[in-house]
This record gives sequence, C-alpha cells and structure tokens, in this order.
Amino acid sequence: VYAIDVHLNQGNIHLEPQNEGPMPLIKTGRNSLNNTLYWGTYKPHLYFGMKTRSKQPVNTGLVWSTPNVDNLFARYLYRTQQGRDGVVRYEWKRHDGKNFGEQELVDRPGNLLLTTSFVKKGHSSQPGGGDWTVRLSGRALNQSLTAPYFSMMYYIHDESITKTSQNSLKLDNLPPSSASGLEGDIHINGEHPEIGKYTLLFNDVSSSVNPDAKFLKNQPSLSKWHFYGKARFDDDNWDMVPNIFDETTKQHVSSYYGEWHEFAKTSRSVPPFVPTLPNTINDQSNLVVIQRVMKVPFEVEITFISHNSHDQDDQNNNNNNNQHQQLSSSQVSKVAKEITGDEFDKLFEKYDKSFLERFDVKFPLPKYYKEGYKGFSKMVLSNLLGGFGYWYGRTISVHPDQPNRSIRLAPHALYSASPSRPAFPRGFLWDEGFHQMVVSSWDIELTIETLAHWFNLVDENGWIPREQILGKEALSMVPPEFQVQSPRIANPPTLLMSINKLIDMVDTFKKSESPEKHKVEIDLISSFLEDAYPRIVRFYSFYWKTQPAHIENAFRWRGRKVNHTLASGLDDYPRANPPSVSEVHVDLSSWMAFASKSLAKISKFLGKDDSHYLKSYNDITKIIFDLHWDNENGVYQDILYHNEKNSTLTKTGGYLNYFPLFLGLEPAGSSRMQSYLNSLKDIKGVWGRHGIRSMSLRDPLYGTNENYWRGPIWININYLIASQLCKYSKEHPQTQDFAMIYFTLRHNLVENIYQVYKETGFLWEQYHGIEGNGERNHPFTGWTSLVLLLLTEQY
Ligand code: 6A9
Repeated sequence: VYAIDVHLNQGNIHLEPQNEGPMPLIKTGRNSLNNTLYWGTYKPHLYFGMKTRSKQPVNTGLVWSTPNVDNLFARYLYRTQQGRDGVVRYEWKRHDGKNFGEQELVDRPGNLLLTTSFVKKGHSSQPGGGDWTVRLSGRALNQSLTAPYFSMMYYIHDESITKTSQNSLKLDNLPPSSASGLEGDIHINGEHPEIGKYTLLFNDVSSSVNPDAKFLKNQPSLSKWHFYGKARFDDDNWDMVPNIFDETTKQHVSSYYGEWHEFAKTSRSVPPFVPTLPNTINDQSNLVVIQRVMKVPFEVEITFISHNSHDQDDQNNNNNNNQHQQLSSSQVSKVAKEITGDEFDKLFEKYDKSFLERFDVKFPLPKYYKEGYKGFSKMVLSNLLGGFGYWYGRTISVHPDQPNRSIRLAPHALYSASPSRPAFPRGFLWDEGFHQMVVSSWDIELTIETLAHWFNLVDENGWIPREQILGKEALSMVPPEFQVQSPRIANPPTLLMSINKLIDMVDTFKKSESPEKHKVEIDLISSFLEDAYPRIVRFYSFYWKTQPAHIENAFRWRGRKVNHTLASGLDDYPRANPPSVSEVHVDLSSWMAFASKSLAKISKFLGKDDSHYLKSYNDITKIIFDLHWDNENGVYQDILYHNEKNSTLTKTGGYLNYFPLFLGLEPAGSSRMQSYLNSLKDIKGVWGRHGIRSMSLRDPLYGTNENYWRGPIWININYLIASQLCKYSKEHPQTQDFAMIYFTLRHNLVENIYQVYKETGFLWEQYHGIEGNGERNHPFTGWTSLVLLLLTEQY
C-alpha cells in the first residue's frame, strides 16, 4: 500500500516553485479590527478563556471544581469534552464575535448551572484591545440536592514574559504574611509589549458567597482568596493548566488525605475539605492563579484593565507615548467600576440589544417559525462565532523531495472558525469555506479578516495545508499519524464560495436604492480582493500543478489510500479499488470547474481578463459531461481513463454522483436533468427523510467500514444541494421537481436538526442516514451551522 501511495503521490507533479510574480501578504486588521478583535474567546477547546490575538498572547481562563458534591475533589474542569466529565450541555446563548458573549454550562454531577459572560469596552479604538469583564455566576441545578460549592480557579498566563525579560506578574498589596489567603479586591499587574501596563482585577465577593459557618469551622481560610504564582518557561509545557494541578494542587490535595481519613472515621458526611492553592508566588512569575470557593448562588467578576485605555489625569497629556501609561491601584479600582456591577449590566444590555436587532436583519426567519426556532438560530450563530480561535505556529510538512522526512514550515498566524470545540478546535481548509458562508451573512469584517489569514497561508506553489495545527497546544490534541501535512495534498477550494458571496453582496449593494450607504462595505470587499488576488490565483494554480489526471482538463486527488481519500474531504467514500493513476475524480474536476468559474468572476470584478478562466470552465465541464455520465444510473461517476478509446466508470451510489449538480455545472435544461433528479429523490437511494445521505441504500458498500461518509447525512453537502436546487427552481419554475425537492429537502433538514437539538442540546457532526439521530462529534457548530442559512434561505 505504501508503495502505491508514493507512486500515486508522485504522479506527474512538479513542485519546483515557478516564478509567477510577487505574492505580498494580504493586509489583516482592516477597519481597526486588530483592536476590536484583540481579545476574544480564542481557545475554543476551553470551557471559558480570554486570549489576545498575539504571537505571545496573554491567556486567561477558568478552571473549576465542585468539591462538596464531587467525591475526592477529582474533577477539575477546563477543557471541553463530550459528556465524559459530566458537563452534559454547554453553549453560547449569545456571542457576536466582537463585543460580548454569554455561555451557559450544565455541570450535572456538580449540580451546577454556570453562566460565563463577558463584555469588552474601549476595544475598537484602543491598540491593546481596551478592557473587559468576565462574570461567572452559578446556581444549583436541582434545588433539592446538595447545593454545590464552586471552587473557582482563574489564571492569567502571559507568554511575553520570558526567562530574560525584566517584567513578571505581580500581586498588588501582598501582605507580609499571606499564608492563609488574601481579602478584599485582588490586583495582578503585568506588562505586555502590545498592551502596555495592565491589571487583572478580582472583585471582592466576600459579602455574598462565602461558604457557611459549619464549613468554615473546618477550614476558615475558605473565606479568602488563594493564589499561586509560578515562573514556567519550559516551552514543552504549553498547557499550563494540568501543569498547575499536577505539580502543585495535587500534592496539596494529597496533603489533605490524612485529615480526610481522620474526618471520615468520625463522620458519615462528605468531608468538607477543599484543596486550596498554596499562596506562594515566584518573583519571575508568568502564570498566576487565583482561587476562591463560593457557595451558590454566586456571582464573581474578573476585570482586565489596560492602563493605556485610560488617560490618568488629563487632556494636556495627549502627546504622551501610551506605552508609559500607568495607573495607580486606586485608579484601577475606579476605572474597573465602569465595567463591573450595574455598568456591566448596562453594557451587556446595550450589546445584546444591537445583537438582537442585527440578528433580525441579517437572519430574518420566515413568519411560520415558532419562537423556539429563533432561540435556536441565535444559539447556532453564537456557537459558530464562539468557536473562532487564534493560533500561531509552524505546520509540520512532508519534506518536498523526501517523503520519509518532515520539516517545520515558517510560522504563521491563523484567525479562523473551527468545526468542533471539543473534537477539532483548529482550522480546516474546506470547512472554513462553509463556515464563512454563515459568518459573512452576519459580519463581512469577520469573514474578510478570516479569509485574509487563510490566503496568507498560501505558499509559493499555492498550497494551503488542509489541517492547520499551529502551535504546541494545537499539536498536543492531534495524534502523531495525523500531524504531518503534505504539499502534494489538496482539499476542496470552498474558500472561493465565500469570495463569490462577497462579490454577490457588492452587486446587491450596488443595485440597492442607496448604494452610498454601503460604501464602507463595498470598499472593504474591493480592497481586500484587490490585495488577495495574486494569492487566490496562486491557490488556484496549485490544483493544476499538483492534481492533474492522465487526461487534460481533468483531475485526480493525490494522497489516496485503499479506503481513504482524505484530500477530497469525503474521507472513506469508496473510490477505485485498488487505487490507480488512471483515476479521474468527478468531485475534483467539478470543484475545478467551479473554481475556474469563480476565478473568472473575481477577475471580472477586479476589471481583469477572465477569458482564460472561462475557457477552462468550458474545457473541464465538457469532459465531465462527456466522460463521467453513467447512463444506466442517470448520475455522474468517477472514471478510470486508460486512453482515448478506453475509459470505464467506477460506479458508486452517493454524494459523488451529484457534484456537477450541486456545484451548479449541470445546465438546468439538459437532457440528463430528469433522470438525474429522479435518482436524487429515490427513497431507496440517497433520499432520506432527514436529508440526503452520503451513500445510497442500494450501494453494497452503504454503511460499511468506518461508515463515516458511507451513509450518514452531512450538512455541508446538503446545504450545497439545497442551495443549488433553490437556484435552479427560480431560474426554471416550469421544472416542478426543482422546487419540490428543494422545499422538501430544506424542510427535512431543518426539522431534524432542530428536533435533535431539542432532544440532545447539540448540533452534531453528522446525522444517521435513516433515523436522523445525531452522530459522532458534538457540539459540532462548524458547517452544521449552515442550518441557519437553510432556515433563512440564504444561498
Ligand atoms: C483527526 C483526531 C481528538 C473529517 O471537520 C473537519 C474534518 C473534515 O474536513 C472532513 O471532511 N473532519 C471530515 O471527513 C474531521 C477530521 C479530523 C481529523 C483529525 C485527529 C483527534 O481526535
């Protein structure tokens, strides 16, 4: 198999970089987005954290346990999972991608309903991203069970502090003897090259949330703050959190076991000992954790103040180089009041109001949907936006000439959405094109910022690694066999879909009553495309260079294995067996026809020559129509092309058959269309009650092997089918099948995804081909969020 792979991968690929002209980086951070987006929930795999978009970020995040209801204090929660830790539900109720968010988590064994909300302030105008406050509030899930204590640990880890740097994190007003903890407000001060001086502030909570007297009798220090500061510069330990617990807390916890045993001898109740941090801080600390044990109902606020955002005294000081701004501790407390308590509420309400108003404009639900759908829709958008991350690091790549060696590429930054917070919290190339279809309906600034980052990943050959595993933290979540990307392996060019959509938006703006109202958007899109064009062209040329088939104007995925074509995105969907260099893949050829049409559209939009791309479109589609059509089944197939007189179809029943349809290549009035549509609505074929399934029930391989793309319903593909049928139905109202299939398919998808959400609380990676139940990873708010565009019929 390996020999075949190597052979197949080599094919007739030439990877010497060709001199195709300069390819400057695309500008990121247009419209002050570097400020607006500086802080965010950019580690989607965490239950909650705030991090900066920097090479050496400031990270802050939550770790909690519920010691009095959880035996042995063993659960420290911070990393999203899929139920194994007892957090049976978690979702963003609101998240606008820029200003604020509110997330709800259900920790069932902890009997805790936890809400994590945040607001940002002053961020659009401030380099360094202004200020923010996080509010954590909790109550008992079930009032009749033991009310939980919430042992909150909130950390700050500043990666700009290195072994040689002078600065470190400092706790303000540290009394000489703090062994039993601290009282009042807590201030942690630091300094970061992009922010200047800053303070992370914990608001005093003692009046409301301390454990009760009985509890405090055993452990009086629980009514105080506990802390732990550490200098941790070991590059290999990217994940500070287990680190804290492994090295310190666990030792500390074990020191309780003696007392625990003593206690257990005399009492039958759960031992009321809570492990607390050791109240020590290192001079060189780049990591500080603050702990507080609170009884429900509690509310605690943690505020980040960027000193530069606040002019100390004064107007006459405005030529002051902001790097030197420093507030006194009482000034910090004062400005913190402007973003905590009632002021937090006011700010939250303001953002929430504009979120809701904007939502109704951007995603207007048809009237016949009941209230539940509205909440559902907002949840969908919020979780897509709450799944954005920011990564920095080097892709591990196969050495271009020595397939057995790997190299690390130059470091890159990526700002992107991600498919699934617990399972795939990183960027995936073809997923992102789908994500941005939804995001662009919400906020084109976010889409342009994301696309700018993705196209900046394009290398000399036009290659973008399919999976973006940037930085040690991301790498640690991927098994070694999946870590290495190959410069010969492609993935569908869906990013072009979202670019087409931006161009369509400009057309709509220009045709609207008052185009001048949209000047900012039109300019933004135009200048971005102007900038991105050389990289888009290079990206397109990559497929021509590296994925040609044995026949001109046709294509073959590289990197095939017997049962896998990961490049195609349809991983285990069956192909020719054994793999062969004679294959011509109908999905890739269809993507390339689509890409050619897209390049023509972009070129035309920018006033450049599009004829070359239009010709390619015609050449590629001609081959698809002539050689890939399976007359017996009325669908398209892969082929094995031996020579002009001899090519054979590789027959399967499933998604592969429909690429020319759902990429809009098949002319609506073609002689093939009727049999094509008949096959699509065959209830023993791919047509299921809950969506189009990836393989036909008639195919002997249905449901076999991994059954990943061999039966289940995938929402990205269903979105493509629905959107194309909708377009066809408008252009050809006389063909009733278009409208009928569109209408029914859309209904089936929306109802099922909604019902499964009601039942399980999640969007899922895929849905069962017959029963419709959610399957595999969840929450999966990547391309399954396309349900929002189905609901609002935006194609
Ligand atoms: C495995 C396992 C903790 C598979 O949504 C991302 C991709 C899609 O692009 C692709 O079409 N998913 C689909 O077939 C998930 C891919 C995950 C691969 C990495 C590492 C780590 O488990």
